[in-house]
Amino acid sequence: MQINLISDVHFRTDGLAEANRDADVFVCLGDLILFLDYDDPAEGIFANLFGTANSARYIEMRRRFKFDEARAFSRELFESIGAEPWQAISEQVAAQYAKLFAAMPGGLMTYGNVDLPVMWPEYVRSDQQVLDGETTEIDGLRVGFVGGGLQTPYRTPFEISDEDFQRKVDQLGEVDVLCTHIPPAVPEICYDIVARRLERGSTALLRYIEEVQPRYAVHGHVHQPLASRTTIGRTEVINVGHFRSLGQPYRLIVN
Ligand SMILES: [Mn+2]
Repeated sequence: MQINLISDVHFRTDGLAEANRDADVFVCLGDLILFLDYDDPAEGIFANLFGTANSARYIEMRRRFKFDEARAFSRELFESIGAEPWQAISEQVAAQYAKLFAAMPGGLMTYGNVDLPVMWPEYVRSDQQVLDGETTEIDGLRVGFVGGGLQTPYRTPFEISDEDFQRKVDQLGEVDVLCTHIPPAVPEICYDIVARRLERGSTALLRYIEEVQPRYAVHGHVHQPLASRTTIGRTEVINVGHFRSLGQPYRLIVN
């Protein structure tokens, strides 16, 4: 069986409709929205609202961990255009989701940390199934999903508490393939060599993998990882890649 997996789409729509080519099953691990593009400050919702120069300045503040300063700057910008932040952002997100869900192949999906789950029901098609803290069966293969991210100073839109994340992991039971947005907390797969920072992985996922030993644990979230694969006991752990830069799915062959 071939499973085509993508993650971290970040509003790349070209190549999306073909991401299920030759696949028996298509899976998307979330992060559909592009709010800020750290590689190109001209792209994304923030730049659409406030222009490239302001977006570059905002990115720089966040890179330097000046989160309070960045928040004050953003507040100022929303006031300057006379817009209520949630209103202005959700209009932009809606425009991105409409295009993304239309182009996305049918299959199985979960949320990333850069997603607004509350807006998904309006766009999800009947051939797209959203799973979070749930398991499904494909040809006798048990496939479990845990979406979203954990709390960080970046305050991305879908970060949940460790307790809530653990609860979703506990709901899975035994699976053959574990599908998550964030990785298990293993340093070499959590470290981003371009951003030069450790992204937050999950110790709940690590413990689950150590205990249950699924055949595969697939994730995204870390755009340029130090290691895109590792093993935890008998489990093969794979980062399926940053779709925004690759435009290609990861093809997992399960025998
Ligand atoms: Mn991402």
